[in-house]
Amino acid sequence: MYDNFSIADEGQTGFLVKYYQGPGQVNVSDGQVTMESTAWGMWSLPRYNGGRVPLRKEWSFRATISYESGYLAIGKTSWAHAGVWEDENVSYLRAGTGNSDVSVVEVPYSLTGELLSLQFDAFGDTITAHLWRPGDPASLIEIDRNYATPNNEYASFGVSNDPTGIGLGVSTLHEIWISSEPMPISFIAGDVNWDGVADAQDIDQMSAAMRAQLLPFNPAYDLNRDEILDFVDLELWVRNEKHTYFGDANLDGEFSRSDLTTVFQAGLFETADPAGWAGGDWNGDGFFNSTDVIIAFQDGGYEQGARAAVPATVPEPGGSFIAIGLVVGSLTTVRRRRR
Ligand SMILES: [Ca+2]
Ligand SMILES: [Ca+2]
Ligand SMILES: [Ca+2]
Ligand SMILES: [Ca+2]
Repeated sequence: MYDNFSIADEGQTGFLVKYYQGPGQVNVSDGQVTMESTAWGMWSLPRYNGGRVPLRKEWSFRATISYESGYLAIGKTSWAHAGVWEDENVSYLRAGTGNSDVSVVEVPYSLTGELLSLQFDAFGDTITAHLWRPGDPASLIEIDRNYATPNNEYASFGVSNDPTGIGLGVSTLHEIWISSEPMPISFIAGDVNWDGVADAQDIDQMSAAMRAQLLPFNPAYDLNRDEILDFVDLELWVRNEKHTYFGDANLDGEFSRSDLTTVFQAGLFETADPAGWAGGDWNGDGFFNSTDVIIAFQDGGYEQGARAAVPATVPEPGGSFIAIGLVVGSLTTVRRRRR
């Protein structure tokens, strides 16, 4: 269980959820933040694990949400935002600033009852909203709004009552990522760092995070979502995401003689020089030695061609699962803290 939202002391672990303006209630339980308001309630994220979340002019802010009713927005404290609402069974995505300066598109699916990802990007003179169902590329909806973002501000989020003004607005945030750089959206299997390609960089970053045990780490690395980053996740990446074998140094889908030739020619075997996946480190300890060779041959793929399709065993996140990545400055510095 991760519980990285907090509403109490500023020294507490996790994001400090701070009331900003308007009437509203916020509940932090099971690591999730549930907001409700009969008018407009807004909260900001000024601190993280006792340290200040920097004020920024440009933000990329992604949340995994459950939308229930009213209007949900994520964005900046000036109310430059990306948001969703549902009205008479029609769903909308919008981006802009305030009530009167918005762009709106209809969403071709219902928002309620789904776990959704909502992303706000404010860079240059453009605010962009993205909405999608995790793992479903066809569900991605985007909308832009030209607007110069003048202020250094906190990441923030809020809910209001529904657009007709009669209902309670209720929504829950499950996971949050914030970044000073645009966060790419990728649906490619194995692309855990979201750069648009599933390659050795992905497993090298997973391995580096596993070795360092820096917390919190990017929750996208935790492929079986058991809140631990270990060799099991590397196995899932190799077998289920990339459909290949340990030993496939060049990631062409087969573990063959050419992989062995490549890694031994790289000359890192049994040296103190660090190695990545392409250099023969297949168990993720950062070096290429006999353990890696044993793991590769135990996996049984040598000169067997491509791995047969394996059924996905990665479970969907449950309602109680929570993980947060704080990504300020670089996507490669994502860390996760365990409670
Ligand atoms: Ca990648
Ligand atoms: Ca795991
Ligand atoms: Ca290969
Ligand atoms: Ca190794």
